[in-house]
Formats: sequence, C-alpha cells, structure tokens
Amino acid sequence: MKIGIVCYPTFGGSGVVATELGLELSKRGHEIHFITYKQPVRLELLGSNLHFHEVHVPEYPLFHYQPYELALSSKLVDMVKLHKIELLHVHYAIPHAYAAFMAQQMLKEEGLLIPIVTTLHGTDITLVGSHPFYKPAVAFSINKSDAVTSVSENLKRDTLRLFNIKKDISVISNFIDLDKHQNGFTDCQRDMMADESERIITHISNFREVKNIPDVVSIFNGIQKEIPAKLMMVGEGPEKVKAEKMIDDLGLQDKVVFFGNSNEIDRILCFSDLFLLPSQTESFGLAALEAMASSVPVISTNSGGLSEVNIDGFSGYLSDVGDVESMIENALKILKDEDTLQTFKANAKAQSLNFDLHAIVPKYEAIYEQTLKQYLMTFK
Ligand code: GMT
Repeated sequence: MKIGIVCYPTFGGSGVVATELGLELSKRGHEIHFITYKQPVRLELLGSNLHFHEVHVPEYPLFHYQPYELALSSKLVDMVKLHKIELLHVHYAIPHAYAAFMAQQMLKEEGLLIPIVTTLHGTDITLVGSHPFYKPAVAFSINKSDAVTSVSENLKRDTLRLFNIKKDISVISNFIDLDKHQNGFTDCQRDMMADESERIITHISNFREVKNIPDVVSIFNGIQKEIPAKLMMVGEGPEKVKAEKMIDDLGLQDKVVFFGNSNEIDRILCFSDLFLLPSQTESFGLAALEAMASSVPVISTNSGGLSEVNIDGFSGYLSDVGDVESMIENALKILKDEDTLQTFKANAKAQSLNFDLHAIVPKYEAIYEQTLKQYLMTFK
C-alpha cells in the first residue's frame, strides 16, 4: 500500500512512533511517504520505499502567523496526486487530522478518494486539545477521520470523556523495535560516567512542565543522600533552566550530567540502572518503554496510561503524582541491593517484550486495509 505519514518530526514520542512505524511498514513492502516540515529525527536512511517530502511554509508579510495547516493540506494534495498515495495516517488530531480533512475534501473535488487514519497520542487530547479554544476543532477532526486509534486504553477513555466523539476508537499501543535495544554494545563505557560504586539514574524527556522536572531532581537528591549515585538528564526544553538552578542550589553539580537532545538513547540506557518519569500525565510513556527494553526499571507516576506500561512491583514502581517521598523510597528499594536490581532489570526487559513491534505493526496494517476498503465502498 502507498501510505502518507504526517507527524511532528522532533524528539517527541509521537514522532518516534510514527517514524518507527514508517520504517517497519517500508520493510514489510509498503511505500511510505513522510510529509512534514523537517525530516523526522530517527529517519536516517531514505530509499525506494521510504520518502520524505518537506512542507515549506512560504513567508508572507500579510500573514501575522504563517499558516502551517494550509501549507500542509496543499502539500498533501500534491503528494497524493504525484505519488498516488492511497491512505493518509496522521499522528495528532490538531493540526494534522484537521489539515488532512481539508486535503481529502480538495481531492474529492477532483474525483480522488483517500481515507484518513488518525492516531491520538495524548497532548492533543489531555493538554492542548481539551482547552476550550481548540475543543471544537479536535472533536471535528476526530469525527471526520475514517478510522481513529489511540495509544492506550486510558487515552481512549479520556478522549471519550472530554469530547463528543461519534467514532469508534481502536487502541493500538505503542511499540518498540527490540532489536535496537539489545544492548549489543560489548562495553557500555559506564566507567566514563560513574564509579563502579555509583548507581546511574536517568531521565529522558522534552523538559516540558508536564514532565515534573523539579520532581526528577528532588527524587535524585533523595536517592544520592542514601547511596552513591549520578543523574543523567537527557533532552532539551523549557524546564531545563529550572533544573540547572535546582541542581546548583542543592550543590549537586558534580553528580549530574546534561546531555541535551541525543540520538544515542540506547547507549545512555545501556549504562543506566534506573529511569525516572514522574510526569503529571503520560498517555503512554514511550520513554519508559524504551528504558525497559534496555533492561532499565522505571520509577514513574501512576497517571494516564503509565500503569499499562510500567507494572508496579515488577518492572518498577508507580506512585501518585508529586509523591516524591514514595518515589525515593521505591527507587532505593530497587537500587540498594544488587540481586533486587538484577531482578527488576530482568522484569523490565520481560515487560517490554509485550510491546514488540512485530506484534503491533500488523494491527495498523489491518486498520489500513479495512479503512481503505470501507471508504472506497461508500463511494461506489
Ligand atoms: O510528552 C511528550 O513527551 C511528547 C508527546 C508527543 O506528542 O510526542 O508524547 C505523547 O505521545 C507519546 C507517544 O505516543 C506518549 O508516549 C507520551 O506519553 C505522550 N505525552 C503525554 O501524554 C504528555
């Protein structure tokens, strides 16, 4: 099948999922066209089955805000026609499903039929989308999609609770390419980061408010008071400055390494002992799954879809949002004793196997086939 994928190409989980999905679909013989404003960060090799089309927004002084949705929908129309794309899979209701719907209508005027599959990732529903200002556009975009998927049961429930949705929502959980997390390194170069006696704690995110970055620092502070430890902070975002200041105030400068955005996540996870994700909410928590796939147990909150990913007392522990004391206590339960740590590491890996991409990508293929068939039938 010829599939157009629209996503945010940056370091967020939705872009990663869309990219890994496109890569796997191309390996399975589909022709994939990524249509977005920048080449997705994890998309390295383009080939005969894998294409990238950049959406360029022309600068026009009359527009106070340059209209990305307009540029995207025009680009979608052009690419669908040029490459005979049969189906659009858009990640995020706004603005992507919104722009795809406009493209679909324009194409219909020319007698071309193309269905839209929309995947909801979370922030389009729980943070941005539920804002009264965007609510009508989100509900409209979801209801006008030909198929809708959500990355967790929890996100499906939230979507149905917050919006007036007339569409069925299929839950297809996020997945992981386990081959990329085999810890194939002969040497993780752990000694470059910490002494043998120190535990390595890692946090990876886009440092937005929803990630509760001050809690990451407080949890680490509590841990390092009890056992020797280092903190790896990976990513960039608005809360990073706050974290740096907190670390200075607590005198932890020598114990914390900031990496910025990294394409070497698997290398960093390879030498990590524990992953922290104390978010206010996560529709899924792909970063936690990536950690678990690298045999790193997870200390997280129990909010959103996190309890579908991290299993309390098995692959890590879950606490209420903001309950830093309980997160410190749980982290120490895992880290204090070597045998317990090894058990949690093995459990984290075992839990990640439930999200193997080879089991989950066929679910998307089934949705594509069914949606295309149904959509074309409606116009017969
Ligand atoms: O919050 C992020 O880290 C970015 C955001 C995104 O749009 O990429 O992540 C959302 O989608 C991911 C992939 O489905 C999920 O794993 C994240 O939990 C979700 N973020 C939130 O719900 C806050």
